[in-house]
Amino acid sequence: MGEGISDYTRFAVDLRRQMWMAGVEEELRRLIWQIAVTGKYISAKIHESNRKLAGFKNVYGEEQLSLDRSSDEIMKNQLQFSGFVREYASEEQDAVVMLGKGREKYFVTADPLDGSSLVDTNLAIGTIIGIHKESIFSRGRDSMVAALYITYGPLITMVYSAGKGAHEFVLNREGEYVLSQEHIMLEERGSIYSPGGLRKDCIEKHVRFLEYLEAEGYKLRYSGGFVPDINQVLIKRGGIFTYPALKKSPRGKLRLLFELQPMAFIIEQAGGIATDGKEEILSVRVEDLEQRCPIYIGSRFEVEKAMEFLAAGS
Ligand code: AFP
Repeated sequence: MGEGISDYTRFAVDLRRQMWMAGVEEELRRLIWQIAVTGKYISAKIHESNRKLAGFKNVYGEEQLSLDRSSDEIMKNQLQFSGFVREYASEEQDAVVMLGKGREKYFVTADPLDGSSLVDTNLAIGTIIGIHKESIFSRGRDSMVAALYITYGPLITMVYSAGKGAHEFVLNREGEYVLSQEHIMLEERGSIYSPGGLRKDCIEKHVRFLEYLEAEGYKLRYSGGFVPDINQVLIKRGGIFTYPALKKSPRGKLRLLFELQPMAFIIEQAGGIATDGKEEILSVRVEDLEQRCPIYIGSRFEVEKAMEFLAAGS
């Protein structure tokens, strides 16, 4: 080992090695690695933008795309180069984009930069990816083979699951994703809640559920970024995130394909559950790209309790 290599790197298990040891199939390993590397490029773009979400001028004075659009461009191009992706569906695109020649194995969904309204405040934001083995217009349970998210915070971390547990990696100063936690498992019951939506817009049964959590002493943890909020539930080993049905938008706010399915996949792998209040998120059939769903996701006790409250008297 040369000088300047941190101990963290010297004794670390990096992403590629961990996936190989975990028995993740080769093409899927290479695809996940490629996406994790893309996170570094998106992070560089966030730095370059200097917290401006709208189009900005780069160091050469050239006009740049908005941060969301450029993150999407970076992701799309990298996936195309990988050679493993047939179709790409992105929160930033109106339609599915054909990336391959029709024989590639994977279909990828992306929210390339989720929580972009938090960029100016310097709160954590993220990238969310779903990987499917067949058309995305299906049930997640039938089509998904892997999911991952990247958190751009004080550190860049990446959590992935390829159906063999949920694992967290930290991007170290040598630019390697090194394993920090393997087989993360949620406790049966947590102590934090992360509630989206204004209470005055929520249905009565949901408000009763929130009051129950508060009476039980759950601590409020809501940043307005889905990635850091879910990451908190996962890393603290439990609790609940919810963005419920609202009176004026019964399908809630968050998008099934780009946000909910990947997080449901990961949280289930960590022993938690994810439902729309009645049905498991991974059992909901995707009909269109824009489809939204209410969400209750986290440790088993709180999500089942939410379902009890929602079912009461109906
Ligand atoms: P932006 O990408 O527009 O910032 O939206 C973020 C988001 O989709 C998700 O990351 C948050 O959980 C949710 O919206 C926050 O919504 P509220 O602003 O209504 O709390």
